Amino acid sequence: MKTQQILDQLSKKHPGEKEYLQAVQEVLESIEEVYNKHPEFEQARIIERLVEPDRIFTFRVTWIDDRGEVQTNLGYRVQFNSAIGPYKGGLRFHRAVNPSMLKFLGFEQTFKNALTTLPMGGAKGGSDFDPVGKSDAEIMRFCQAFMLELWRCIGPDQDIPAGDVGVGGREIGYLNGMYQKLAREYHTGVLTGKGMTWGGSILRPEATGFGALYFTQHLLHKAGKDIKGKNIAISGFGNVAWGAATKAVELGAKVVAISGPDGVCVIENGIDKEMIDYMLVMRASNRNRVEDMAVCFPEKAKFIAEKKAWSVKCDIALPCAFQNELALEDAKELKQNGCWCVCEVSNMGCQPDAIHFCLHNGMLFAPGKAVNAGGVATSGLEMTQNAEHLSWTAKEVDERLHHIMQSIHEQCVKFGTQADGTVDYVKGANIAGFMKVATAMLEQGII
Ligand code: 2IT
Repeated sequence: MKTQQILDQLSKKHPGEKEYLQAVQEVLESIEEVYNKHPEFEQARIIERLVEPDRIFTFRVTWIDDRGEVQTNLGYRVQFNSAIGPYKGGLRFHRAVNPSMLKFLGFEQTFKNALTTLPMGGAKGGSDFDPVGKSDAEIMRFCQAFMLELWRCIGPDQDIPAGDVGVGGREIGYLNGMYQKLAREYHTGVLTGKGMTWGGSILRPEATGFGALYFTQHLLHKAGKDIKGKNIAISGFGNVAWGAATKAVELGAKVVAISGPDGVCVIENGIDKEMIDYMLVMRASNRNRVEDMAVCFPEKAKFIAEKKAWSVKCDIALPCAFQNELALEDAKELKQNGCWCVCEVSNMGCQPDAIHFCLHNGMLFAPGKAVNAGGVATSGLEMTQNAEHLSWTAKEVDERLHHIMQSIHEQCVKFGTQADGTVDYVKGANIAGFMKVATAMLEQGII
């Protein structure tokens, strides 16, 4: 494989698809050496096939807002790769959603799902619908209009969407209601992240954040460190940040910052339960403002406008919001302030030069596709419970999640250990995920 040649061809074919090309480049650079040791991969043109999605559905979504005006958005489902199982991945509602973003997410999802040990292929979908400032009724009408098109593309053994940025339990509820109405199929397993009374799994809402902290614990343990007493800076205040903050506090760490698009809240004495609960209120308000935390808890949180979480002194940084949210200058500022570990919880949360800086300046770093895989893994556990028509206890789900995160860490160590004994988690995660998908593709012939 000639990485540069493939990337050049791909950027000619898909000009301007920045996030997608960035995600592909990172994976190809990691796997090149291993790939070249397998002439059978090259013969079957595995890479050329793996970088293109199996198919993309694009559709118009028209709905009526609260003023009675007609609104039109675009909806998508990218079914990326089904070599190891049915398509699986979230739906993102955000004004910046476009095919490049969903292709990068679907590509990442394919490797991430392979790491979970469960049989799930990769997919992603969503819309450029902007939930900020929308009423609950508008959210419902949009979800219903979106499902009017999506329902023909999905099914419990075919493609199982879930939430992502802008899509949480409420949206999954409206989507599932409309799916059942249209399909007249009452299988509980066509979406994951469902409510507890209609097929949802205990701990799915917490799972991405919990899993990220379990992974971080393993990574720290391997490096001879402990999470207890460490200061953690978190970006975002959505579902993932909420789960991460909850588990971090439970494990004895101190969450000293959370941030939003408007700035950062510095929480000198560490976030507490009341504030963690309030994160859910902020998410449900659709205001997208972290300042609300400081307004609600003026003695505990200090709001600084326009600043990121990475400007706050900490030991560990956990990007939990959006792709490319941590730039090179942020990595430098973190290092200067004493931070020594960055675990990406958002998908592709760090820019490539920021990752490069961390890796070459003695900081521990782990990529999103390993760290945040607990979310989709628990979706996989939800699918299993749905298929069995059973629901497991919190203890049972948590134990399985623990076990899966441990296995993901082991896979990273197996494929990412360097000559000096340190672990390159980017390489480890990419090679482990790739080997599984590539082997599955190879064994199923040229299709
Ligand atoms: O990025 C992700 O892994 C998710 N948004 C969760 C996907 C899922 O199917 O649970």
